[in-house]
Amino acid sequence: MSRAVLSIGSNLGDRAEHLRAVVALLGGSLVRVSGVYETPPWGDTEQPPYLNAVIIAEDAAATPHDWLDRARACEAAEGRVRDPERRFGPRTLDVDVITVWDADGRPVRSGDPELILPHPRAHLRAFVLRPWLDVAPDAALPGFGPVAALLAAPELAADVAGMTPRPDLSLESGV
Ligand code: PH2
Ligand code: MG
Ligand code: MG
Repeated sequence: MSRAVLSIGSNLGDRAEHLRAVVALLGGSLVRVSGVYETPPWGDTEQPPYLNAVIIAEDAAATPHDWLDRARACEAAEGRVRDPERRFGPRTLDVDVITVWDADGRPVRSGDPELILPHPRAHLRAFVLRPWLDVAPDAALPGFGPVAALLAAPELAADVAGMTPRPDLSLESGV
């Protein structure tokens, strides 16, 4: 069984609907869906606030690149347009593969520039770590340690404080 942690985010259009589309498209492979957080833009601050959540999914046969293909299919379905000039710029939907475990439960390491695993910036992003911790309190980011400890780092305190839970925007539909 291959297991993946996916970070989902949106800051253009009907943000909650873009996130719900991922839940609908991944359907049967979903194991956990976090709550939604409103988060200040990270990395490129001149853009609207994001909605962020984390999904854990499983699929017996999926390779790491299958998860990437599914992530991109979700983005395309929600009209994602890439701006090569603006790496961290606004988007209708972003689905990032954070980490993947193989069928033996081992974390996959990948240096492929298309799919670096674990995600090289996940440990810096409260908007990934906080919802992940909510659905997996014992989670660890391979190579970086427990998510709870990463989230408690002083460098992330301001980002954590800036996040607002949005329980009014649940993504769950029977998961
Ligand atoms: N995604 C980015 C850049 N900045 N900021 C927040 N709050 N949430 C995101 O999902 C996000 C971001 C590009 O991947
Ligand atoms: Mg991203
Ligand atoms: Mg992305």
